[in-house]
Amino acid sequence: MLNLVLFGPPGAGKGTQSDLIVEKYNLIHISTGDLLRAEIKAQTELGTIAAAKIEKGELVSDDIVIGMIKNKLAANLNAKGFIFDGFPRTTAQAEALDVLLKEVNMSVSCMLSLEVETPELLKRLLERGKVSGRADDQDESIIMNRMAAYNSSTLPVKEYYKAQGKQFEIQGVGSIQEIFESICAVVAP
Ligand code: B4P
Repeated sequence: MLNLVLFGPPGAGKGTQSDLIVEKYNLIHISTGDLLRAEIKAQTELGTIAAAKIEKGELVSDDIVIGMIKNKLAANLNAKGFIFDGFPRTTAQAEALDVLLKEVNMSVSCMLSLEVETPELLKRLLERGKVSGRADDQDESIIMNRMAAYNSSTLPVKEYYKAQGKQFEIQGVGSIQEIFESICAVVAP
């Protein structure tokens, strides 16, 4: 069972690389960003709470995000494995993921950290903002809030997986195919 965590700052290419990884390894893709945007679109109560955070570039609360992951795992118990895209984003989420996986005799196989510098991230996100319709990609101050949330709350997650010997850094600048090949070299050397 292959369970991958795809990690990195906003715009690092998590969603982009997830699509390729899912196709090659036949995994279930769980993107908390996509799940939250689906809730917002469906105008659910959870979506309203999430929208207020995402619009400001802040993280959605751990209990909401962990609850969504729990539901997704329960609904896919026969899967060949999972790719967690943009989750965990806090150490509390990482601890909760370990507990949830252990309950079904699974564990995280490895954590892939896409390394991209801030100016490149800003450029990519503003470019995506022109076509995606995502308000959180269109405003530089919101993007910088997302970077700040990453630095303060999400970066410690790297240390969490490093301590478990599961963290691998991937150069996230280059062609999408080159980056994908670096990921594959770690996943199945
Ligand atoms: P996400 O949806 O996870 O968004 P992201 O970090 O912006 O995207 P990603 O890194 O996947 O970017 P992509 O590949 O598309 O989160 C959105 C918000 O939801 C968060 O800010 C937060 O508020 C909330 N949220 C989500 N999960 C949460 C959690 N666990 N806890 C709390 N809150 C949570 O790449 C970006 C752009 O770069 C694309 O346009 C792509 O085409 C381009 N690109 C990709 N690879 C490239 C390359 N190699 N070269 C050039 N461009 C490239």
